[in-house]
Amino acid sequence: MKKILFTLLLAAATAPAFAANHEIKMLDNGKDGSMVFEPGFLKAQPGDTVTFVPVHKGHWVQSKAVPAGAKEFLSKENEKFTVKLDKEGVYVYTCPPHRMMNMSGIIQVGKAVNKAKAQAAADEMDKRAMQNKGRLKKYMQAVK
Ligand SMILES: [Cu+2]
Repeated sequence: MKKILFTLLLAAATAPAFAANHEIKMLDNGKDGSMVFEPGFLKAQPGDTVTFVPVHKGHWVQSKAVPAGAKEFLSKENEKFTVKLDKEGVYVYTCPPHRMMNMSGIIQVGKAVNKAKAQAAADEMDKRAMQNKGRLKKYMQAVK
């Protein structure tokens, strides 16, 4: 009995943590305003996947800043899109047709190893936006 228990504990200790799948909705209107990703800030762990869900039409997603060694991503209009996030760091992304409305978001995967670069990209996007200014600044404040 003791041996079985020990084996079970050992198996639990060495098993890799389950990767999670997160969903980010693409919306015409959400709790952070018009033309928005929800949640706009997401905390994930390396190996997790994120699925962008086109709840409303006319949206897609493109990465604007990713950690060193991570792949850039670009989805198709009105299509569900899943990206696996293996590299730690901060990912800044946007919806190309609604960039001027600051339809953009932030994903932090593990440690924010590239925080300064991500902050610079977010600041630039906030500056260029005509509507929903400051949205990315707020999301970046959640990056720890
Ligand atoms: Cu959009």
